[in-house]
Amino acid sequence: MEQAAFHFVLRGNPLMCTDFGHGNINYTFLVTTDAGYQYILQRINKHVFKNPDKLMQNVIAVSEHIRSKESGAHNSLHFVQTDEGTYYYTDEMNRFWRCYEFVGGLCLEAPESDMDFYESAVAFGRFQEQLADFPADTLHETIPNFHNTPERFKALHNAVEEDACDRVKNVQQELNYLFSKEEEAGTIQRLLEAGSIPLRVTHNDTKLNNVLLDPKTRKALCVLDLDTVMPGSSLFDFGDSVRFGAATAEEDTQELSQMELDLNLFEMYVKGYLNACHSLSKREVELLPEGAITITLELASRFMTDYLEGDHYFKTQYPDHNLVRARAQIKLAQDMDKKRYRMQEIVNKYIEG
Ligand code: GN1
Ligand code: MG
Repeated sequence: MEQAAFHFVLRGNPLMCTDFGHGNINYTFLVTTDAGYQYILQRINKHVFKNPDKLMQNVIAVSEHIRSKESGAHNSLHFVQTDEGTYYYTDEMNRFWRCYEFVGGLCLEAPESDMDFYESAVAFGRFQEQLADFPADTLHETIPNFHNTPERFKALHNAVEEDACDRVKNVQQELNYLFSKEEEAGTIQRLLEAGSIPLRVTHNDTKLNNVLLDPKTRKALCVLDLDTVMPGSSLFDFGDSVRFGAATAEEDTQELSQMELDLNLFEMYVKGYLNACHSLSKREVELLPEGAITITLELASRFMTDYLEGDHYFKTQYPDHNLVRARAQIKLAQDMDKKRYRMQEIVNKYIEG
């Protein structure tokens, strides 16, 4: 039983605590109390999130903003305070914990139907729409340059130069591919910097497993994992959902031949996202396919960087896990590149006016 659970003001006393979810960064547990209530308890990864105060300020402010626009109790996250009236608890090993009420809902690793994926698009589209009037400059940048793709490529170049684990020799072909795409992958960042597309309040980790669906109606309930909410581009939010949910295999598949983009799911996501979110500019909508390709290349670079540096960032389940992930993302990016024009045709159908 995680002792940290006893430091939060729960209804009832903690009775059971079990591992929960599939996060690559934080450690997540489901706590059940003797009064029958359930909570999510999370240990925040300190290597990734250096300032829990600022992190929790962002998360609470965004949750409250969403709550002010939602009537349902299950449409936003409710954080629980500690017995000292703070939103996180620091244990004797200087580790940070936070806790929120468990929203009973479906959290999927892969869509079970087109409609599940459509609903996840509605959830993230609504999220974007609801935060359109949130003052972005009040948010802390919890991870600086999080989706700054050129910076991510620079980090990869550095990792190759350092070659700390003598692994570069294993991945020459993959590196050649990634670096051949470096210029293209910087396009969105350059457009942001030039002001051609707007900086918005974005989620920055829009995987399907960060959405809850109502188990009965399978309609979108709420968006989870607000740790990376920061000013950013809507294109990355859109793109990351497609990368994860419209792929025909898991993010870390070893069966590269199985990894493709499902165009039917892609179209479902475009439809759901644009039905729920009307604030994107025409330029942003035109660039949605580019968003998907860019974020896939970016994540491939991040997994590859972590592999070369010795697996310090992402949790891994076996020695070459990050390499396997990087290869799977490269395969997906290659398939998206092949389907680029078909993605564009789909998006063009939904451009208003
Ligand atoms: C991490 O922990 P999780 O699974 O929600 C990562 C994302 C990656 C994702 C890849 C803070 O998210 O950026 O896209 O893994 N989060 C952070 O699965 O780095
Ligand atoms: Mg997550």
